[in-house]
Amino acid sequence: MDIKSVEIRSIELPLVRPFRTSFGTQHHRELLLLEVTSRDGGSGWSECVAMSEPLYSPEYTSGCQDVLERFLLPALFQKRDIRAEEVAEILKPFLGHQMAKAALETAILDAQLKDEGISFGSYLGSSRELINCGVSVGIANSIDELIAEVGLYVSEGYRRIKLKIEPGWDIEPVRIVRDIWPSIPLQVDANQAYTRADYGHLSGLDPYDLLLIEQPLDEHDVLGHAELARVIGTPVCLDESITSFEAARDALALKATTIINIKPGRVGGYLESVKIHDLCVENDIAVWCGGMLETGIGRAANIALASLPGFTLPGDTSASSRYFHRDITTPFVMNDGQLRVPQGPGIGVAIDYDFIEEITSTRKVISAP
Ligand code: OSB
Ligand code: MG
Repeated sequence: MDIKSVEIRSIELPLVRPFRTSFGTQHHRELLLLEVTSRDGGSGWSECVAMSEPLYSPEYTSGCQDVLERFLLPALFQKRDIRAEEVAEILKPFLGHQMAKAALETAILDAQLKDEGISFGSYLGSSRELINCGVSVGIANSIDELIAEVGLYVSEGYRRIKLKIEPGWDIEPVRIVRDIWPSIPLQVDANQAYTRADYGHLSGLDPYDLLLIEQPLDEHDVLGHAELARVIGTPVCLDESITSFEAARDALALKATTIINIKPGRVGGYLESVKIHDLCVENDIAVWCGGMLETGIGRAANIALASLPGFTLPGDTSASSRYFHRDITTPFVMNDGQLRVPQGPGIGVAIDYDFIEEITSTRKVISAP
């Protein structure tokens, strides 16, 4: 596409309930939306999944805005008539900033696919129309509150439950949830809250038949995860550590992860995600699609990705109602624990422009020279 301009907006949406993790509590979801407009009138949308503060990953919303304006967009504007498949290579000289890069590539891909009348799913290699949904449950204020929240999700039909854990909130909540729901697929996510001194403690999760434990140690401690994986019964699955195809390849070779969680923002986009997916399929490694509390815009593309054949585990691809009272697209409504993969061109969902306008705090249009 021949890019005319890119609009970057910052929006803020209240969450239906606070989401507490080992790195903090979110009450709102603040994020950037990108709209790329081409000279022939086409347009494409994406969301940048970075959070307000660099607590989950080094990126954060206003940092993403800065790197987009200062470096990524000017580099892209050097070339007329660009295809999404070329974006990563053009942005490669700028190190890191996967979430900002992913947002740019995704908006261009949306515009390109809309222009060609192809859905994200068919472009990425979708193999099914429905995907199985899991849900991520924050750290609760009490065991009673946890049981109530898990109970709600189970009654809504979620096919897998993920509990956020941290030191002081781990074995006991897992034991109780497992006791009440003996056969529900269950996993935990520590968001780096443990250290190499905790291997013994984490083996206390062994009796509860967990699908996996996500990112127990620091994102840079890949070898620690390999050590831990040798001594505990629960399969180890990296999240924060996997920032690229190369990181996934190496973590698999080191047996620091035996299951892969793909988050397109974290790895730099949907094209990199497909490469990681293909690597896992070749190596017979189970894959699931992570989430970043996305709005319908990011969710639509994630659901398309999650419909590729290697995504054999339910993802953190929950219904819109899990996150927001009102979404910024036609809401994703779960039916029997599943969501339907959008079939329309591009991300394939209708965008609620009026509502986006209402919740926009800043907007800036950057025009190509
Ligand atoms: O670690 O998977 C994570 C949300 C924000 C940042 C990191 C994580 C999460 C989640 C929720 O666990 C996933 C979702 O439902 O979008
Ligand atoms: Mg995680």
